[in-house]
Amino acid sequence: RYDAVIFDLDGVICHTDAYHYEAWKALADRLGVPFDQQINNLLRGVSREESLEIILRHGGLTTLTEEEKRRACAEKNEIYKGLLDEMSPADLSAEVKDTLDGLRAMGIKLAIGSSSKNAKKILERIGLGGYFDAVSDGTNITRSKPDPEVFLLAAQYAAADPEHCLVVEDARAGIEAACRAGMDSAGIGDAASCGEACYGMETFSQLLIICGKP
Ligand code: G16
Ligand code: MG
Repeated sequence: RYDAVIFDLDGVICHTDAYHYEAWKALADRLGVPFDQQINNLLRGVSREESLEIILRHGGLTTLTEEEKRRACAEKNEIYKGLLDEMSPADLSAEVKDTLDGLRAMGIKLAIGSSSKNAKKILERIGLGGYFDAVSDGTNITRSKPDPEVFLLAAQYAAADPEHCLVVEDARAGIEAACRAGMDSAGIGDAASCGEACYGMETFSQLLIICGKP
């Protein structure tokens, strides 16, 4: 029933949350603004630049110039990339890999739809470089989730009709983006109980049932 499944990366295929947290925390400390897990949760699926705006808004810091913001984003990304270098295929769970292989065996195309500009690096690190039929990420979009662009481009790259795509997401912004793209969505983690998602999943392998023949 689905021609393609489009996966969000961070929080779905692998877990880079703790690395984002550590990198933003280091930057926030340097800028002297507060940063905690609650603020980190607001950054899920949101672009790097918008994430910085959210952090500055929460910290009441309104005086940074555009150049200072650009440097702050670059600084966070350098710390984050250093942490990504620690990732290995051990960061890809057997459940996720077996489920992906199972979906592929059903003839379903597999794509990535991520806001991250580091998506290809992360896929390489966890041993999935070249695995997906299509990768749409932060390097090919002009608007980030909840805009549907990233998923519409993933469908286009995979030569699939949006109506026959299922999006798998851990962020509310991503579920909204899927709805706006005219795609079904399956929420996991934070997004599992999100009213807008077509399916709420407790485990990744439930995708095999959702995508199974009726
Ligand atoms: C991910 C994360 C976000 C992050 C964004 C941009 O999105 O969930 O927290 O801010 O990518 O990442 P980068 O700074 O690497 O370009 P997704 O869509 O994969 O969940
Ligand atoms: Mg995510």
